[in-house]
Amino acid sequence: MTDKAKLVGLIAGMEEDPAVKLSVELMDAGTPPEDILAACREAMDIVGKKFEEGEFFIPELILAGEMLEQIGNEVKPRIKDDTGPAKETLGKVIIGTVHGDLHDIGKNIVTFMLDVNGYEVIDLGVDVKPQAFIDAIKESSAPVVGLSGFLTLAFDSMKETVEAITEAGLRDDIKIMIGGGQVDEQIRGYTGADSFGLNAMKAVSQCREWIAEAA
Ligand code: B12
Repeated sequence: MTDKAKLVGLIAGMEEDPAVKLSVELMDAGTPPEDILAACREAMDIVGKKFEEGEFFIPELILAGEMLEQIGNEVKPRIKDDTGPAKETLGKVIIGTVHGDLHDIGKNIVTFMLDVNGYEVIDLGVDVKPQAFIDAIKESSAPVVGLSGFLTLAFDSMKETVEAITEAGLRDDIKIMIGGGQVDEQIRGYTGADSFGLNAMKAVSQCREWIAEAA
């Protein structure tokens, strides 16, 4: 069994302490922190499936969330060490988990990756109503907004948010990216966003492209 498969097994098996310990050991031995995040994602898919199949319940989802947070806390400083402190702000990005959705583990990883890559991130938190995005856009003049969401109902909240931004007359000056477990090109089209990203690095590369274009 590969180390990654072992880690995926520990997380999906709810073995909190061994999972955190192995993550640290692997990174200390040279495994890239991004690979640890990929293993977390894989494990979360297994957890999600077990939840759907009735094998896991809410306590397991909560424990999985806690485990990811703990592993994330170990991953973050190591990514930061690799990259070094950002020299100057490359641009502002507003991010939030949309109205009705409380999932924020993925959003926090995106926020962190944007931050270490030099962007000033305005994180509005979870269950963010469209008006809060509008207020933040007006206040900050950020050129990019990221909408995160994991629930199916988040797709409607994303759509409403994009529509509200359009109605407020701000759409022409803003690029909108969406992300979260199940987004794809079809969902992007449905919501009216400009792009979607399957992981935090896509969020960074997308901002690089957009903010360089705008400059
Ligand atoms: C942990 C978890 C929880 C935790 C959340 C803790 C937290 N602080 O976030 C808790 C226990 C609170 C929870 C609650 C619920 N959950 Co839940 N949860 C999960 C679980 C297991 C993992 C989600 C996760 O964090 N994944 C790991 C992260 C790292 O991945 P990620 O979010 O995709 O993020 C990456 C990318 O998507 C991307 N990304 C993310 N955001 C953005 C934004 C942008 C702009 C870009 C470019 C990229 C990007 O980058 C990230 C990093 O690379 C999933 C199952 C699964 N398949 O993943 C279910 C799951 C999402 N939950 C589900 C459900 C049903 C619920 C509840 C309704 C349960 C209930 N009956 O109460 C509640 C809903 C509460 C609410 N209103 O939001 C369902 C959703 C079904 C659906 N289609 O709607 C899932 C899929 C489980 C399942 N298979 O049934 N949950």
